[in-house]
Amino acid sequence: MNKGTTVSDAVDHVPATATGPVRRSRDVPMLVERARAGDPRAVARLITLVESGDEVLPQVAAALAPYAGQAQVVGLTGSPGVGKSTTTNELVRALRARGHRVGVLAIDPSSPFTGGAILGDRVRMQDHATDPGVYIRSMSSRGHLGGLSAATPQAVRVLEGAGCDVVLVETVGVGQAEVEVASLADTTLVLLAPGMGDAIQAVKAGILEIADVFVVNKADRDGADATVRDIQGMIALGERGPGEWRPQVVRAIAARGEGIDDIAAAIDKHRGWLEQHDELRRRRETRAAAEIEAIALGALRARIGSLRDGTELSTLAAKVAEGALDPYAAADELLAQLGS
Ligand SMILES: Nc1nc2c(ncn2[C@@H]2O[C@H](COP(=O)(O)OP(=O)(O)OP(=O)(O)O)[C@@H](O)[C@H]2O)c(=O)[nH]1
Ligand SMILES: [Mg+2]
Repeated sequence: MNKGTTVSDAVDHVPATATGPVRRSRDVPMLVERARAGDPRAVARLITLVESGDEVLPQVAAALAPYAGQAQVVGLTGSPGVGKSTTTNELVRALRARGHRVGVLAIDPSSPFTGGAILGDRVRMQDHATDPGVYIRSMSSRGHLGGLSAATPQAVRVLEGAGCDVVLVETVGVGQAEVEVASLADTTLVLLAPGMGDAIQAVKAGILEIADVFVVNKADRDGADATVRDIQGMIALGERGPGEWRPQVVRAIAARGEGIDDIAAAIDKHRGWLEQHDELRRRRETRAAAEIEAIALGALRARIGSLRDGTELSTLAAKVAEGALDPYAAADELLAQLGS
């Protein structure tokens, strides 16, 4: 699938004619007003503006700032195919049954080549495609200055503005960047499956540190007990002060909707702990700090890029290459030029 047309655009449930002007609009106040009123096309359009790093992005951010922090953000991460989308789909069902408005962001951190996988996600969450209380959106980081670490919280804010009580963020947990995105959530679920060597992978990828809840999915398969034991063993090894959160381990068979209530209960329990220990505020401040940093670094990178196109960097590079200047002094000069 072409990235220019996102899957959510294709599967929206409002007739195109009803909200035609929204599609290509950059009228931020209008879009925000419509999103506030629950127009899914305005929500989709705002997320597209965020995702593509559109020039009106600062305006979008300013308009959405007041709605920050209104939703509970739950991250789901884990190896490809472990059952994240299936679990997300079932969690949406459970949250809808409680009367919550729900947003889902399926983050595709990798290449432009995973359109098929995104479509797969979308198909597995198809159950909710016609529910006006659910927004489902796939995102990539094309074009965004600060990459996904900046785009994701902004997209979350769009969904908060649209009145979502809960936002579920699905990322494939394969690399550090994805781990960072997952750790932007209030509560992070790490999904594992029996027999995938996942427990060891989790340690390697630094996933163990970010997990608030482990879900051993595909518990219908052999080896689920061993996986639960491995994870519990690893949790037991971790040092924890008094009052610190001890990650929960939950079994599930998402494909049959089994264990979903247990996952929801573990999320609730963690939420209670966050509130009790003022951790919610701390995590959100950490998230905001990462966001500011990503935006600032992205802006710096863009300015360095423009220097590279000019003569400054080439002049410095020539000096360093012939030994007339050391690279640290050259970098200092480059930074000084950025400041001016
Ligand atoms: N046996 C079994 N299969 C499951 C279970 N949950 C999900 N699956 C299947 O596993 C496959 C992958 O599920 P997804 O939910 O797409 O997994 P994912 O982690 O979102 O995959 P990516 O987004 O591609 O990383 C699908 O064929 C599901 O039907 C389960 O509990 N047991
Ligand atoms: Mg998926």
